[in-house]
Amino acid sequence: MSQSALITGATSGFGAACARRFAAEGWRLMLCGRRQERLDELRAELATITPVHAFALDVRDEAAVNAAIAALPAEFAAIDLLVNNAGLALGLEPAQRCDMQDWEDMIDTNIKGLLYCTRAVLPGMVERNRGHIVNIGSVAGNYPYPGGNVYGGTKAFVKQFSLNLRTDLLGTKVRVTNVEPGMAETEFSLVRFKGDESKAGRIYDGAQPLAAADIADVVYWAATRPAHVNINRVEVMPVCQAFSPFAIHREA
Ligand code: NDP
Ligand code: 8X3
Repeated sequence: MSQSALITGATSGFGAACARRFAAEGWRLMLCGRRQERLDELRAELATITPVHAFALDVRDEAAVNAAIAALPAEFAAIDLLVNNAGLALGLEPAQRCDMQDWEDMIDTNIKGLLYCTRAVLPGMVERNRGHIVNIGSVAGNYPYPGGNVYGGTKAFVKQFSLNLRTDLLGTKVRVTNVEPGMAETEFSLVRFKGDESKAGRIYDGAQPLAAADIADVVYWAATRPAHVNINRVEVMPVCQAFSPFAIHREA
């Protein structure tokens, strides 16, 4: 039987691009996200080329995550690949002006949601001694930037959790990878700026950001290395993005 992948946050951006890429390569897909209409559209598009099980899921709801995994149809139940992609940034304000609810939502989604999905899927992988978890981290987890405060903190958690998972899984054939993208044009900025299209558009103005398909390429590559090879981390930026020197505040 072909390999199977569960992709969270498949309704747009990297998740949808991964769905299209893995479908094209003949993988069976389990796709989830909160927006049912988007899932219906994606299932209609991809079900002509591969078996697709799509279900609405809010990864912040631990009971719903466990129920969805327990209710997978038998032909999908042995998951080969979990792509923990669902996530978001909310706001770009300095910490002292941030909305606490935005912080809670990022922690609940990017950290706790990722943990719920991992914890629900991992025992089966260990039991089958086969499987791969690809987490979508970010350069924001590696480098600070103004306004990155809690978003970057959640992605630093994802990086360290990915590495720690590897240590727990030593002796099994279960693999773990953290993919750490830089600026990519998806709905990410629209979500970060709460639907403000002009603010979101300005992030990409005059630049050539990564496309979602570029990250799907990296996820597919990491997932298809020989079984004895574990890609621990992959950091990817567009050529138009690089690093700044330390900022120094000088008194006038
Ligand atoms: P998008 O906004 O295009 O996609 C985010 C996806 O996450 C959507 O499918 C959304 O689906 C899903 N999602 C958000 N919250 C939840 C939730 N509570 N439950 C289930 N699904 C949820 O952005 P990207 O594709 O860019 O983002 C994907 C991942 O990549 C995120 O983890 C993001 O942090 C990370 N990333 C993005 C970068 C970028 O520059 N674009 C760079 C580095 C990392 P729905 O709304 O239907 O629930
Ligand atoms: C998304 C990349 O640089 O906007 O994780 O934080 S960035």
